[in-house]
Parts: sequence; C-alpha cells; structure tokens
Amino acid sequence: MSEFKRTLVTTALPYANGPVHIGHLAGVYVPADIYVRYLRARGEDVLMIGGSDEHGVPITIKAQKEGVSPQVIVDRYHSIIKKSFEDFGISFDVYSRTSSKLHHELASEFFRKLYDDGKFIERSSMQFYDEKAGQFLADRYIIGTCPHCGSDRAYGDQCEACGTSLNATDLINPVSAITGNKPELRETKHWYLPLDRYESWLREWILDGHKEWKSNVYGQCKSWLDSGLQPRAVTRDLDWGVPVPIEGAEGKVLYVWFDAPIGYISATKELTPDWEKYWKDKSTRMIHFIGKDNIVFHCIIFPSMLKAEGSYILPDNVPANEFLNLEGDKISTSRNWAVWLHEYLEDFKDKQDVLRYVLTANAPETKDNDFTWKDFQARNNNELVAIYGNFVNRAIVLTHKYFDGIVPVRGELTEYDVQVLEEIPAIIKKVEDNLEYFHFREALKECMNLARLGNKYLADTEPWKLIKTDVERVKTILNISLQIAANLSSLTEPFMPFSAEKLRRFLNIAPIAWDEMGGNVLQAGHKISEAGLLFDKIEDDEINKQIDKLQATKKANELNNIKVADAKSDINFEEFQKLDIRAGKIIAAEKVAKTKKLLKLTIDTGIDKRTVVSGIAEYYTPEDVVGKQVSIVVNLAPKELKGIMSQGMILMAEDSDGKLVFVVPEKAVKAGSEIR
Ligand code: B3M
Ligand code: ZN
Repeated sequence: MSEFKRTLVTTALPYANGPVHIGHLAGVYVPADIYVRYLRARGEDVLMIGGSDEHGVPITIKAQKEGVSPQVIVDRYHSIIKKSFEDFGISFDVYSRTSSKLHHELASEFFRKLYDDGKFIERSSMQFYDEKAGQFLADRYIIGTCPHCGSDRAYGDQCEACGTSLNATDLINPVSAITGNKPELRETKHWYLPLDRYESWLREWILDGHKEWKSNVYGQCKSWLDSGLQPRAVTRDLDWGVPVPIEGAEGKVLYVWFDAPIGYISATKELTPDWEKYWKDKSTRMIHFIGKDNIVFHCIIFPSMLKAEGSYILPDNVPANEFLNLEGDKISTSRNWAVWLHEYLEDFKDKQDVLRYVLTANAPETKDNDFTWKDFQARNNNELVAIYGNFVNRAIVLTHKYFDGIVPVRGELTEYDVQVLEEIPAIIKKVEDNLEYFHFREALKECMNLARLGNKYLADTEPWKLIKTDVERVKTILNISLQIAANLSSLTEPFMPFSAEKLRRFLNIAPIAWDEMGGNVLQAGHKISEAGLLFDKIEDDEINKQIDKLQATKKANELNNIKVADAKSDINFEEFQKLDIRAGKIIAAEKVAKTKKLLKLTIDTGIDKRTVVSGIAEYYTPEDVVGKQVSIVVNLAPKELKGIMSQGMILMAEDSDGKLVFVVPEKAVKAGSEIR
C-alpha cells in the first residue's frame, strides 16, 4: 500500500427496512471492522464509513403496509441497526443515514452536475400507472403471474418462486399491489446513465488494471462487461427519495442505487471538513466492503458515476463476500429466517466476540457458507474455550500461584524456548499478510495458532510438575507463556476486541502498538491482575433453544404457505336459499371398518336422527365427538360410502395446523335450528 497515504473504508449501507442479522455481519461489517482496526493499530490514517440506506421501494412498501410514513420506518430501523453495530463493536468513524439533509443536498448536487455536463440521456418509456392510486408503479408494486413458472405472486422485477428476473411488462395479469387494480401503461420520462459509453474504459480499468481483485468479484465484472452494458435509468416515479433537481421532474426521485453510494460521500462530509482529502486525493486508497449482490453497483455503476463527475477517486479494491446461509437455508428477512443481532445479544449477553469469531472462522469469502448453531457451539467450546481461553488462564493462574502475579525473570533459554519465541513474530507476519489480502479466515486461523503454540508449550514443558524440582526453569516457561498471552491480546484485537480488552485487563497492560508486537512485550517484575475466564462454555440447552426457535419459524412459514383456495364463482340468493343447514348434535359415533379417514356418525338434526359418514377420523376418535354440536347440510342428496348411506354433510374448516375442526354456532342452540 506504499503509494497511498490514507485509506477510506466504506461498508454497504443496509436498508433501513428491518434489523440487521448475522449475514450482514459476516458479509460486510465484521471483515471491514477487522481491517480497519488492523490499520488503526498500525497507526495508519483510516476512516470507516457507514450509514443506513433509507430510500427505495421496499421501505415505502413496508410503510404502506403499516399505514405510517416511510420516515417512521427508517427512524425505527436506523436506530435499531445503529445500536446493533455499536453493540458488536463495529467501529465506524461515522454511521450516517441517507434521509439526512446533507445527503439530499449532496446527492442532488451530484446529479445536477452530471445533468449540466450532459452526462445523461433522456428517454420516454411506457410504465404501469395505477389510476386509482394516482401514481406510477415501481416494479415491486406490480404483482402478476410469472411467465416462466406460473407462480401468481411474481413481482415486476423478479419472480421469487423461480428466481427469474423480469420486466413488469412480462407479467401475465399484472395488478397494482397498492389498490389491486389493473394498472395501465402510461408514458413517462426518465434520465439514464449511458453505461455503454463507459464500457471500454471499465474494461481497461477493471479487467486489465485490477486483476488482483477477488476472483468472484473480477468474474462478475467480466461477465457483465462481456454481455454488454446498457443505459440505466437513474430516476424513478416515486415520492420517497431525493427529488430530481430539474424543472419538470416533479414527482420523480433519484433511483435509490444512484443516491445510496453517494451516501458514502455525504457521511464522510458529515464526519470531517477534510472530507475531500479522502475522496479526491489520488493518494487515498478506497475500499468498498459489500456482499456479492452489490458487486455491479460498486464496480460498474458507481465508478461510472464517479468517472462522469470527474473529480473523485475510484475504489482500489472491492473485496465482496459471498452469502452466509443459516442452517442450510438462505437467510431471509421476510421469512424471518435469520439470527437477528439484537436477539442474539438477549440470549448470549456479552458474547459478541464469539459470534464475531464464528462468523470470521466460517466467513463466506470464496463461496457461500452455512452458519449452524452446532458449529457455533463447537467453535466456542473447542476453540475459544479449550485453546485460547484455557491457555491464557493457565499462564495467569500459574503465575499467581508460583510468583504472586509477578512476571518472573527469564533464565537461560533451551532450544525449544528459542523456537517458540521465534514462532511469535512469524505468526504475526502471517496474520498481516493475510489481512493485506482480505483473507480474514486465514488471518484468524493464524491468531489461533499462536494460542495453540502457547497451549502446546505449556503442555510440553509441564511447569506444574517442574515447580517441585526446578523453579528457575518454571520462571522462564511462565515468562515466555505470558509474552505469548500479551501478544495475543493485541493480535486478536481486530477480530475479538471485547476479549482482547478483557485479556489486557487480566494482564494489566495497555494496548500494544502493532509494530511493537512480536518479542518481549511484558517486562519482568510487572504485576498482572486476577485471572478470569476469557470465554465460557456454551451448554447444549442454550443451543437447543436456538434450534427450537428456528424450527418454530420454519413451521410458521410452512403454515403461511398453505394456500388459500381460490374464490368460487358467484351464486345468486335463490341458489343460496336452496341450502338447508341445521344445528345438530352427534349422539353416536364409530369408525368405519377398513378405512383410515371415515367416522360413521349418528346425528340428531332436530328433524330426525340420521347417519352421516364424515372424513374426520384422522383428527377425532369416536369418543372425542359424541355429544358435540355440529352444523349439518340436511338436504344434500344421500350418497353411499363404503356400503353406508350417508345423509347430509357436516361443516368443517381447516385450522392453522391443517387439521379439520367443527364449524358450530357461537353458543349451544337447539337441534334443528336453521343456519342462514
Ligand atoms: N442498501 C443494498 C443492500 O443492503 C443496499 C446497499 C447500498 S450500498 C451503497 O444489500
Ligand atoms: Zn417464476
């Protein structure tokens, strides 16, 4: 990074339409935070920029559903999100939001400059308009039948059932999600960024100039560029967002993906009057931390916007991650298939680092990965507790036991001691090398290797045995062990800042500058503090509770998916009146032999006592139903079922478990009472 004087780290701005979950942390914020903390420890000039993305259609839809203004939604989630990040130690220099005045002004100016410089093209097109609602419909507001799979819940931009991306005009029978009306096509004008004009420049800049980018990122860019770029609309017909600052553009706002990345700039400007140094000086190195679904926006569209504007620097790297799944399924906000950060902290108080650790050890750096609670538990118990925590604890406890908590003076070194001491800087170097290349998993593995080294050193040298025969030797062993522990407290800081601080408290030391690590960081004679546990074991019942919670979510989702039958065609009143439904009472019941589903019921209808065969045996035993009130259609033509003449039909409904339940009058009524 030598030619650069400073680093600007941006992190994708999460949509403020829901809280943040483990997928957000794993994909973007933990790796970014590790990187930034590392650079800070090295004394570099670095800023970490974040904020909430508060525009866009998902937010307006949520607002509409709740019957509140979009501002209410974004206020709510912005503060939840911000707090979650603080709680997890994500060390933003600024965490801003795109509904701020400063952002609106800056995004507006940015657009205006491109407009004045003739960087846009204007185009009219036909778009769906909802007459009743009096507005154009964003793609997400149009629902219809997918032309590919026939799902009747496809959106105007995508069918979630089969994953195909769509144009709203592809939908069969489109309806407006706002009013349910059939929308009409109307002409509307928008401004487009002609990405095709930037294609050859982008090819050169990325494909020739940034071969070092992660292969998943480079590969996605290449395939976009190879398939040819099209002009892209940067405005929308919507009333929530940054108004398009042009006369005649009333009722239009900037496309959310146009203003959101400008949010990085506004947040920097909010943070420091020096913001231009970070955005316009070629000696600044800009890194975008994002998830893979944001690659095209950060590698192709935003750079084209910056290039068009002309005064800004471009990203030097975009280390996008793949996705994190949860227990084998895609994380989904709408299906509540997620581990929400604020809920995690309710159940695992003060265990932020455990999650940071697991998400890094299992980070979706090169391919999608899976988070499972069993793995979470195993990594905590077998790695953090058994290796890191155990080593540190033994070193500290033994020092108290044998030397009153005073770091002992080191004597003559054995060959093994020398080897171990040389390993420390070698491991640190490996951590650094991995961090420089955004290989966070490997870097963390090396940190743990330092803890393993310490653990093994104690196990091999057995100071608890030697203390009886060779106190001098034990002094050396504990001195070396404590050096390893102290190095660990700084080396792990970017990854697990809370435990690093705890460890420094045990050791009674201040943070060690990165470049001072490696050798003797604790002086003999230094007094350490009391030992405590760096990590606690996580028990099975805590994990089972989480697994049960997900099971319940799965069940609830399955029930929500049970399809409501389509409405039948209308009947007139005369037809309805032909039905003779009565309140009745079951006076006897038995199973119909050789069937699973049928019960033979004797019903007192008030008119007579008659036999009805009913398909409820899977849900009720004969004993369950005798004495029950029922509603019965008494004028249904008799029908023979399994050799029994069934005279009428009992009304049943399906409950949320898919089980049939009786439809009965609100309170007991006399048999024969008409139901109308
Ligand atoms: N809000 C999309 C997302 O959360 C979008 C990122 C904006 S980054 C400028 O995935
Ligand atoms: Zn489909």
